[in-house]
Amino acid sequence: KSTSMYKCWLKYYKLENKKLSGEYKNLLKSIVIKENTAITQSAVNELKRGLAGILGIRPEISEEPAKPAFLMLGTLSGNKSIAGLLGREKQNLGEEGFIIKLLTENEQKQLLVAGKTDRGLLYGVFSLLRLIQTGTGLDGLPRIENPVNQLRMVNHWDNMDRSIERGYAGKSIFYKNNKITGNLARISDYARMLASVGINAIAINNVNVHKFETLLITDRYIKDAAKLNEIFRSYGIKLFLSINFASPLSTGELFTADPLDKEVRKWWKNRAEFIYAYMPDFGGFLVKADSEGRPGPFTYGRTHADGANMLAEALKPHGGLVIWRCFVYNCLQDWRDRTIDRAKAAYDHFMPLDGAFAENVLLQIKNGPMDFQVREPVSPLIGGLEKTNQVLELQTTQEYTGQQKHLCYLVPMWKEVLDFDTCAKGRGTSVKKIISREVFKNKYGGFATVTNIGDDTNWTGHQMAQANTFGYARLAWDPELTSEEIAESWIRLTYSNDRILVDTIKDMLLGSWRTYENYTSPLGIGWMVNPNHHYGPNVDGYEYDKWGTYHRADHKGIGVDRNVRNGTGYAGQYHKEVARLYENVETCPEELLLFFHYIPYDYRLKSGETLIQYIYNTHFEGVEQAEELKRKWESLKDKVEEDVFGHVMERLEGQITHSKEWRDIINTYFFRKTGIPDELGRKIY
Ligand code: GCW
Repeated sequence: KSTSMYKCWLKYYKLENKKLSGEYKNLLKSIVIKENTAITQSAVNELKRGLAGILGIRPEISEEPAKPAFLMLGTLSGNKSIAGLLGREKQNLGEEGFIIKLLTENEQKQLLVAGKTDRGLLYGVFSLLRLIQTGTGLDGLPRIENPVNQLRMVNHWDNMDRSIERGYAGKSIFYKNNKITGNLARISDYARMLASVGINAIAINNVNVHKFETLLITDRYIKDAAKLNEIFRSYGIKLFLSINFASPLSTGELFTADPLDKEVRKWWKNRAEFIYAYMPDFGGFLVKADSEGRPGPFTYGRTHADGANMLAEALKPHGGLVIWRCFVYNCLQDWRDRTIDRAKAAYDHFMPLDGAFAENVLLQIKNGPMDFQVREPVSPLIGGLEKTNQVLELQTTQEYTGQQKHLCYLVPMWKEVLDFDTCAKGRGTSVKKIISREVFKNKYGGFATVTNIGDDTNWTGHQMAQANTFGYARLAWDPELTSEEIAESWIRLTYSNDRILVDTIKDMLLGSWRTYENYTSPLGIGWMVNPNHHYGPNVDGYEYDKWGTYHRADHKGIGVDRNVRNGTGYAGQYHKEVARLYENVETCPEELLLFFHYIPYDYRLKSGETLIQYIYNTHFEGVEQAEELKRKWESLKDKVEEDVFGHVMERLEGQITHSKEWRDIINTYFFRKTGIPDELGRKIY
């Protein structure tokens, strides 16, 4: 088995372009660096690795310039001469920012990569390697970049028995047999991979914290956790742990976990001191409380602010953060009660608490009000909350989007979320501006994602799902990057700079979300999946489940009335400009029509198709598009490595088979409900 997929976008394959390659070689013969921290060491090692692969050179590394042409590395905080070389540009460098600049001295070109801190320098080095690998040339210099978002985090839903909740790429890279792994080389490769795209925080265990995981913050595991922390630290990544809110109880040390109880508060303070003794730069806690059976402050009649603030108080002296999830809802809803609506839950729970959270508490909000469906509106909490630190939670693992068996490039979906105008401060208050703290100027904010990483050789199950791992991080760094730009650089780094290959794969990626949507559930309704594992079609799977999440399809129509006038009132949680749009069938964006309204099957959409015909059409089309993906990939047979070609081909073929299953089950369901035949007379079984 080739290991090339293991290297993801850090392949460092030989650059074909001779002219550029020559220029770079000349410039990068020697590297000068005067500082020595764990992070600058990571940066230098990466350069060695990268330059050996891409240019086939082994630059000399020294503290003083030896040869006339050299690459100078440094930080403003650690090397006084850097400030002089930068001049006014240094004012534009944020904590994690970097600059790549060409200097000309005595007609001799030199390259400078500098950060304000060593983290910035590391990001600069990775950026330089990307520029070189993609044959971009040095024309665009100087290049100054600062990450737009402060927290750029990945969340692992890994359990210590090695399983991963909603994981589709093998087992956990962190645990085995309820122990922390000894395979630290792989963890180090992972840390490199994350840092290369600017990730700066990681939570290494599932938010559903079970028996052994509860003990991660005790002496049973803390030393091993500290080893992981050391690795992540050398790549500028903060380690977080998901905690069990009932820990004082579950460890058998106290009889309560009441957040207002003095003993409980003391327990957490002691815990925090204990953790920080082993990991002085520990990031903090990620918490899922009072959700899907997890313990939380509700047990004691306390609020989520009481719960989060207690933990915040314990972490504060150490600079730690509490990231508290807003995924709180009643999962046992009575289907007869049409006023209860799971979509409303997060807003109902957290809006009244705006401003009640301690300074080091961040609320982590899923992008949609339900649960990472193929299409959902944006959560009204984003744009609702003003006085609260916010983290946007995305899902890179493809729980509802094909489980890494289907190709589904998620960046276009995330872009829609980020560009969505909440109208919180009038028009132009997009989600990305709220998350970046531009609008409400809270102390903390950022991005988190449920990652798609596992111990498969290629890390992500479907090799092309690496584009989502990469894309998420790039967007967290700069949400202005386009889906096309991100796809383009991922393809060039992963495969080659061949123009036909780049364009073909870009096409495949960019249309894949829409394709997946076409053959699965229509117009924002979601949930037509098999309960529990969430793979494959089952139209009524959740409709008749106790864990009720409804589409309300009957023989006349389908959809959930969520307007204020005659529905659950959910639409009223948005600011008035947005609420007005969603309230009425005529103005509701069509891709979300069934999310907001119950619609008769003969309703005419803007395209002129009836709703039922639209369902048939998109399902036939979706399968054709899946087949097209295969044809495109086939055309690249001579341009990609054999094992990569075969692996992706196998997935694409599975996708076609499975898309047909979706098409047929959905189409026959609606055909039988309505008795209305397909206008084009295609076969519906
Ligand atoms: O989507 C649901 C998933 C659960 C997950 C939960 C959550 C970790 O099906 O597996 O639990 O969301 O986000 O907490």
